[in-house]
Amino acid sequence: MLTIWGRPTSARTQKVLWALAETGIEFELILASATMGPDGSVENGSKPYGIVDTPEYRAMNPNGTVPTIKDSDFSLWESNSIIQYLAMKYAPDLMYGDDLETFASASRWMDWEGNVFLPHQHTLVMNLVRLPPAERNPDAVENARQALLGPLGIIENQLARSPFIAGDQFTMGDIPVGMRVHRWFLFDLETPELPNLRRWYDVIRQRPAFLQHIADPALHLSG
Ligand SMILES: N[C@@H](CCC(=O)N[C@@H](CS)C(=O)NCC(=O)O)C(=O)O
Repeated sequence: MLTIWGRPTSARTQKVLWALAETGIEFELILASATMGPDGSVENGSKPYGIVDTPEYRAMNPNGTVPTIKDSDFSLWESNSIIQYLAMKYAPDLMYGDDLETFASASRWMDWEGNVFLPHQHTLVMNLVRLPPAERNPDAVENARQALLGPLGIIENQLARSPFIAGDQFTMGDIPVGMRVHRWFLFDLETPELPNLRRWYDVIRQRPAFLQHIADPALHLSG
C-alpha cells in the first residue's frame, strides 16, 4: 500500500491527498511535521507531530519537509512531482486525458502555482492564521492581497477560454490552483468580480476528493 507522510493542514500535503483520492488507490497517511501537531502550531506552544527529523525520514526526504510518499520501494518528495507521478502511474485518463500536451499544460499550471501564487499566499497564511496575533502585519496582508489580483486575473482569463485550467476536462492542474483559490476565498479578502473563476470553483469544489481533503475551513484557518 502507498504511504504518505504529511499533515492535513499543509497545503502541499492537501494537494497530494486530493490527488490520491482522485485516483482511488488505497493509502495510509502518517502524520508528520516539525512545525505543527494535533493542537496546532509550534509557534503557539503545541507539540509537533515529529518524524521528519528521524534518520529514516531524512533518508527518504533530506529536506525534512512534508509531504513524502513511498510506493513499494519508491519514495518521492516535492508535492507537484508526487501528483504527476500519481497521475501517470494510476490515472492518466482522469488526470491529463492520457495526452502529452494536456499533461504539459497542466504541469505548467502546477509550476505556476508554486512560483507565482504560493509566495504571496504564504504571506497571507502567516499573517492571517499562523503567527501569534501580536506578530501579524496588516500591511503585509494588503500587499499580498494586491499582489495576487494579477494572478487571479490570469486564472479568470484562462477559465474564460476553457472550462478547466488546462482545457476541456478536469486535470491534475486543477488541483494546486483549486486548493489556492479555495484558500483565497476562505481568507475573505476584498476580491474583484471573477465570474469564470467562480463558475469553475463551484464545479471543482463538488468533487468528492475535494470535499474529503480540502473543503473543511478548519484545515486552512486553524493556527
Ligand atoms: N516544495 C516542497 C515544499 C515542502 C514544504 O515546505 N512543506 C511544508 C508544509 S506545506 C513543510 O514541510 N513545513 C514544515 C513542517 O510542517 O514540518 C513541496 O511542494 O513539497
